[in-house]
Parts: sequence; C-alpha cells; structure tokens
Amino acid sequence: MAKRLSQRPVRRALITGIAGQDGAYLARLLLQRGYEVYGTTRQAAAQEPWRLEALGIVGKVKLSALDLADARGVEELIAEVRPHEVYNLAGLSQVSRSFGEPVETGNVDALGVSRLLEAVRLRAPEARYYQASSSEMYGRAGEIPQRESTAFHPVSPYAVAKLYAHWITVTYRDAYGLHASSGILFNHESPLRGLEFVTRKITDGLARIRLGLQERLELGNLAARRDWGYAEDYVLGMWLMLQQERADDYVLATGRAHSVQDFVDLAAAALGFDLAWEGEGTGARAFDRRSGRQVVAVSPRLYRPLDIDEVRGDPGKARRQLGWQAEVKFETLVEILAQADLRRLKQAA
Ligand code: NDP
Ligand code: GDR
Repeated sequence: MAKRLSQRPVRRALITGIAGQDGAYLARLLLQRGYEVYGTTRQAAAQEPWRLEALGIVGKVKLSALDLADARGVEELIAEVRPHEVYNLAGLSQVSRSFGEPVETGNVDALGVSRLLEAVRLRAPEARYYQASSSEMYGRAGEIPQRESTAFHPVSPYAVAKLYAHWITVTYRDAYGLHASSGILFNHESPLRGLEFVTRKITDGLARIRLGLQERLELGNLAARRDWGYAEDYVLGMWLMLQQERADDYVLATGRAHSVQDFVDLAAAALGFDLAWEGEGTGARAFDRRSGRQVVAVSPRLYRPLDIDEVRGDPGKARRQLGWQAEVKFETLVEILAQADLRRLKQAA
C-alpha cells in the first residue's frame, strides 16, 4: 500500500498570472494539496512577487517569465511543463484601464487565451484547463441575478475581450474535446487585492486617514452595486471545477450585492469613523461626526465612460454541482480588509 501511494504521480499545475491576487491564493491551495506548482509572471527575474512572499510560498513554486502576447513562449512552456492542470489567470484585470488600452487588452485577455488553448491542444491535450472569466461579461444584461444562461452584454473593452476568451474556451471544449471550463467569477477581494480596485482603495485610504497619513479619500461612482466575495473561497471553486468529470461553465458569486457607498460606510465604522453623508452623485461627500473633518469626496474624473449599475450572481449551479459556496460574508470581508490595512500601515510606520 505504502509503495503504491508513493508511486502515485505528482500532479503538475501551471498557473498563469501566479503573482496576482488569485494566482497567489491558488498556488498556496494547490501546494497544500500536494501539487507541483509552476507559475508565470512577466517579471520573474526582476523581483520576488510580494503576494507569494506574503503567503510564505516563494521558493515553493517554479516561476517562469511569460507574456501571453508571445505565442512561441506560450507553446514552449506548455511543452516543457506538460501540466495536468492549467489555470489561466493572467491578464489585464482593470476594467477602467481597459478603456485607455483597448488594443493591449484584446491582445492579452482575448487572443492570449487563443494562444494558450492552442498550445494546450497541441502539446498537452489531456490537461484540464480553467479560464478566468468575469461577471463583467454580463454588463448591462437584462436579468438580475445573473446565471450561466443569462445573455451577455459587455460594456468595456475588458469585458468584450473576456467574452471572446469565454467563447473560445467553450469552442475548444466542444470542437476538440478539451477538458476546458470557464469560471464566471463575480468580484472577489482580499488583503492581497491591488490598490487600484475600489475595495482596497477604500480600506487603505481610510486606514491612512485614521493614522494621519492621508487627507481625504477620492472615489468615483458610489452608487455602483457589486457582488463582493472573498478571494480564497473563489480559488477553491476554480480547483473544484477541474476535479469534475466533465468540463462546464459555472458562476461563482455570493448572491448579494452592495453599493460602493455601503462598502465605505462599513469600512469607516470598522476603522472608528462615524460618517455623515451630504449631497448626491458627483456632489456627495462624507464627514466624520467625531472630528468634523471631511473624509470622502467624489471626483467625476474617476467615473468610467460606461459603468454597470448592479452586478449580482446566482451561484446555484456551483452549489448543486460543485458543493461550493461563498463562506465569507460581505460584513466579514470588509472587516478583514480594513483591519489588515490598518495593521500593515501601523507596522510600516
Ligand atoms: P491580478 O491583476 O491581481 O493578476 C493578474 C496577473 O496577470 C497580474 O498579476 C500580471 O502578473 C498578469 N499579467 C498581466 N498582463 C499579462 C500579460 N500580458 N501576460 C502574462 N501575464 C500578464 O488579477 P486577479 O488575480 O484579481 O484575477 C485573476 C484573473 O481573474 C484575471 O484574469 C481577472 O481578469 C480575472 N477575474 C478576476 C476577478 C476578481 O474579482 N479578482 C473576477 C473575475 C475575473 P505579472 O505582472 O506578474 O506578469
Ligand atoms: P470592477 O472592480 O471594475 O468591478 O472589476 P473595481 O473595484 O475597479 O470597481 C468596482 C466598482 O467601483 C466603482 N468605483 C471605483 N472603482 C475604482 N477602481 N476606483 C474608484 O475610485 C472607484 N469609485 C467607484 C467602479 O466604477 C465600479 O463600478 C473587478 C476586476 O477584478 C475585474 O478583473 C473583474 O473581472 C471584475 O471585478 C469582476
């Protein structure tokens, strides 16, 4: 028995974009499950990826430099690693930035997926493939909550590119029999989230104001409603998708939506502010009743050319077929982010 166990082949997983938020958490989860983990970043040699450092897994994963714009590099890496599982998390992930860089976004988030799937088809056709699709693909869909059958109506270059990626994944599954799944993930956050996203921007900004390191927090559209979950829950869902006998598409979401303003209110309370709001839209501002100081302002500059009013997912299929659900609730998520930022900034001071 012991002999048979020791002969069980170690599974190799390749994560593109391993230095990003999801890549780091997924790498840790796969290491815990005994995988040999390979990962790509565009800057392998330059510096240690800070998120891998934060999770204590630098040196436990094998890093390669790769840009999804480089077809040859993609094929060579797949041929070299011969992964059992491929998680494609790499890409330009900022919706607002995609309006300024539409061509680059299409090249990486859309065509990059064709490059990767083609390499898998040619060099590792038995591999299981995960595509990081997004709730942004629903855009101004007519249905709330959104589920796998909801019609897509993307409203940003990012979302259009992700929709291409989603359909090319489905096409490779149907045309070539690849075990390729598309996870349609709603917003998920953590202390490892980039500061350019609204959740970390809020908790980092308010923690800085609390510590006297920043005057004010400037935000854009406060009315936007998002379905926010916790990143560690979502990477477990990715892994579960690839453990199914048949590949498929799944929504991962909490099923609840809150506004950006709700997020600000909770984060402010967690950090000891007592906020009072005045005005509306671009004229909205928030004061701290305790100090009398204005802490939040709205800037029209931070509005997007197009935004989505409400994004809310129905995770029913994932619950039924994967046994998955978002464990961390919105209130806990905000608390986790707020306390983590306060702690980090105090330590750095
Ligand atoms: P991050 O932005 O944190 O990570 C994405 C990584 O992709 C970056 O760290 C970057 O790594 C890498 N990357 C960017 N451009 C390229 C390129 N041209 N070639 C190769 N790698 C590149 O995103 P998340 O971890 O939050 O998300 C992971 C994936 O899931 C993304 O595709 C995102 O669009 C998608 N997604 C995320 C959701 C979320 O709420 N977090 C929800 C739905 C989908 P480096 O700089 O090291 O090269
Ligand atoms: P999103 O996340 O665009 O949903 O994409 P983001 O946190 O950037 O925006 C959420 C909502 O907040 C509004 N908002 C602001 N956003 C930012 N970044 N900065 C601000 O100052 C600000 N003020 C208000 C936005 O207008 C928006 O409505 C994320 C990314 O992870 C994508 O890769 C992923 O596909 C989707 O989530 C699901």
